Amino acid sequence: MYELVTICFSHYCEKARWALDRAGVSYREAGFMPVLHFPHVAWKLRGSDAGSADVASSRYSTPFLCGPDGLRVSDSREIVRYVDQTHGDGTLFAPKGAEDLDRRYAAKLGPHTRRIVYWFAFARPALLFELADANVSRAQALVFRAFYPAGKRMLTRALSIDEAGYQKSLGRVRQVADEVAERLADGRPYLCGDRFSVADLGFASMMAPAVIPPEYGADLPAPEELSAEAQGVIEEMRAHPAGAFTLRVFRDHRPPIGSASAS
Ligand SMILES: N[C@@H](CCC(=O)N[C@@H](CS)C(=O)NCC(=O)O)C(=O)O
Repeated sequence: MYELVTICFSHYCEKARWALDRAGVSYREAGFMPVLHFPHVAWKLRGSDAGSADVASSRYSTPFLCGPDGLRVSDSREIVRYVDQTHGDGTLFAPKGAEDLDRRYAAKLGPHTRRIVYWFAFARPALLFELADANVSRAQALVFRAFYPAGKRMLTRALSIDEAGYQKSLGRVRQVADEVAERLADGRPYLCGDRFSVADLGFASMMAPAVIPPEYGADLPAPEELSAEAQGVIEEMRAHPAGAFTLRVFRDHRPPIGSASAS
């Protein structure tokens, strides 16, 4: 049985979870709230050289996949690759340019949708506490509440969650969304042509926090629960061709979570 370690609502984790569900793999999810993931990932990494820091994350970042015979895979793209090649149809990386596009969206879009989410979430901590109640154990949700001020300080510093960062990130999201819309403007159904690939899975995952697709594999707040400003961003992005594309890709290609584990 595989274990997928996640920060449950993270879009990088959704990318890995989606690949597992798409390939019909049985797994259990060890879900954490941010910061509380560190001890578990460190424990799982002991004695292994898996895990490396990148611009978006630390060596202890999630998603992190553990499997039979000491298998350890970190980094969402590597998990998607492993799952697709070992259990899936092996097609996700086939279209030319798909991996490069995925790399681009992971680096140029993911950190910005994440910063926007934290900016709005820190303004309404009650929403984060509800997310904890919906996604992790009662005990963990209580610890998260108790350490919230310290965790918030840490994330604010590490991810530059402030008004200027929010504005910059909103601009970056609009820029990548326009780029994607331009790519799709010739009527192609997917980013690399006729075939669904890691570029679509990666883009849709990175864009998901800005459009909140109903099929997302973790509990997210309903847009109505968010501030008027946050709702405005979601409405804008849902109406954008790249946002509409994200919603379509989730609708058509995101199977229900844990479908293999449940059967
Ligand atoms: N390159 C990584 C980035 C993943 C990432 O940024 N994960 C965040 C969740 S949104 C995380 O776990 N951050 C905590 C950390 O870096 O320790 C991947 O694609 O897997």
